[in-house]
Amino acid sequence: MAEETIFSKIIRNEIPADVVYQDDLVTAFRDINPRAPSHILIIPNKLIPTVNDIEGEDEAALGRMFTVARKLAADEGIAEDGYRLIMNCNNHGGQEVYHIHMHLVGGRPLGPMLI
Ligand code: IU
Repeated sequence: MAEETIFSKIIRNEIPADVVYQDDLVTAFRDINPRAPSHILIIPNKLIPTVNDIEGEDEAALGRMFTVARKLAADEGIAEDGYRLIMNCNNHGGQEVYHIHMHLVGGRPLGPMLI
């Protein structure tokens, strides 16, 4: 059984966070350390530590993460200019919180992806 992170507490509304969307499968909240004018984390409500731990039964939640990203990009007014969706995995990927999350980043030109 994977160890819970602070993100599980955010999902359960046990600690404050700027939650912008929640449904039965996913939760989205503003990153506490935004790297761009819009920086939102979209996470599955189920604790999945890394992308390596994704199972077939998780496909609905993962699909929902993309439809919520699309909706939130529109809500933020960044859809037309564009944005970036990022998921980091493990040490070399720079993952800090071991509950998978999709970064939705935009609101300024992000430039080429520098790996
Ligand atoms: P990473 O992909 O695991 O490196 O990203 C973790 C992100 O979670 C990072 O951008 C943090 O600023 C963010 N974050 C947060 O928004 N709220 C928290 O309580 C914690 C981390 I801990």
